[in-house]
Amino acid sequence: MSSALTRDALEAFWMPFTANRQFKDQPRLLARAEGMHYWTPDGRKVLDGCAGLWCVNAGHGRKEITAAVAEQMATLDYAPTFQMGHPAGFELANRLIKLTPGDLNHVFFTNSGSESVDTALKIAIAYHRVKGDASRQRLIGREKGYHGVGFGGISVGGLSNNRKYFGAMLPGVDHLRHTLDIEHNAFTRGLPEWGVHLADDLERLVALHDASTIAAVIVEPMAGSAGVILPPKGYLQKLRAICDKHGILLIFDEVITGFGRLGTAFGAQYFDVMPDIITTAKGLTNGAIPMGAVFVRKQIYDAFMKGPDGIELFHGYTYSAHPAACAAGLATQEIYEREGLLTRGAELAKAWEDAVHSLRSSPNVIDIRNLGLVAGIELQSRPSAIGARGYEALVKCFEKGILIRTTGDTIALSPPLIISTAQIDELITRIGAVLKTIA
Ligand code: PXG
Repeated sequence: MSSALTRDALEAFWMPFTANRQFKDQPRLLARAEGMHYWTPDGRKVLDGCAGLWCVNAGHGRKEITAAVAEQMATLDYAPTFQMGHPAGFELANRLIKLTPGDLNHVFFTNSGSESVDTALKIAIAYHRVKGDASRQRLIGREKGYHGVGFGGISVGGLSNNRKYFGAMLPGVDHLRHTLDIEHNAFTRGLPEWGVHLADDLERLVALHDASTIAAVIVEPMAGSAGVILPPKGYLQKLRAICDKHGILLIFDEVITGFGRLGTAFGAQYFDVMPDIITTAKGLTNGAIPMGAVFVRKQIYDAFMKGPDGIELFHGYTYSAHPAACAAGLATQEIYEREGLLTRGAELAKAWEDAVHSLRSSPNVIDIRNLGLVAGIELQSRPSAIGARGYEALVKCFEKGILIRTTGDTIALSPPLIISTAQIDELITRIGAVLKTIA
């Protein structure tokens, strides 16, 4: 890749979730990657503190994935999964359900987290309908939730910037209160003790709308995009209990927490809470080929299969179970298993926690949150310039050879699960040095 991309050459690509004009003035280009690092076009090495975008869990440039995809493309480049099938789709589905808890043993393939979310919401509403309970159409999300950018996902999502430009969205959606409370929980290591009562908000919404109108509740077990927001101890258990009491499906959006991020295969296992549906993407294929998957419990799948003959679910994508994605998924899962990566986050969690909390006395740090191999470092926002300090941190870290993710003024860290303890120290030390330079 040329290191001399001209200003003109940068114009045509309307970049997502990016201050395009700012970026095009000061482009940050990544040209190559291997292991824990990226390299810029001019050869600068950059330590990856966020697994790309929470997805490259096995590290970059895994040759097994490349080889599997190449072989699959040479053998079967594309096959429809409408009325047809191909072996890799079934193989991957069978492999994945060995990782899921309980009877979450049917898989619907998508191409992204956003599609997984919209798929899950549609399944939830249709499930009640096929059971003769068609009045259950409402969906409950949560403030500060991120569920991708489809109309379903932004409707149940709770980030106002992602919603406000896009009209009325889905009708019949309501939101739980979020669980971020710096006043009570600042600098908690792991799950906060305070705030389990926030789950009672679901009872409030049930009282308002009546359970007979509610299809499902969707939450991220640990909210990533909004800046690493953790559930208080017992919160998810309580949500589960309230859902059970009222016949409401519980969907865990595990696009980030799936595939080892918390030191277990899924967040459901970390929290020991059994959802009815799990949405995934990202780490499923190590980010190498786009793919998502929705896992549903047996009773949900069975409810659809018991209907009259014909198509059970009028939903699917041209690229559902694309052969190249299945090959990448199978090779990725093989690596995770062989290298024990789905539980490596648990082994590293203590060292990670100690390292990130060492930034507590760095300038402008007002909270640090951590779980598994995730951390959020919240900086005080500048008066009337929310996000400016965070953006400066991102730019300066990149200049110092560190890739971090920022959302507003929160630094979010989620390195590949192959990170060494020496690299954890390097990452955190360099972030600490950068924070000292930011007024
Ligand atoms: N659900 C969750 C929980 C996510 O984190 C999506 C759905 C949507 O996935 P797709 O594949 O459609 O993007 C996500 C995506 C960030 C960041 O910086 C997070 C995501 C995407 C981009 C940036 O936190 N998460």
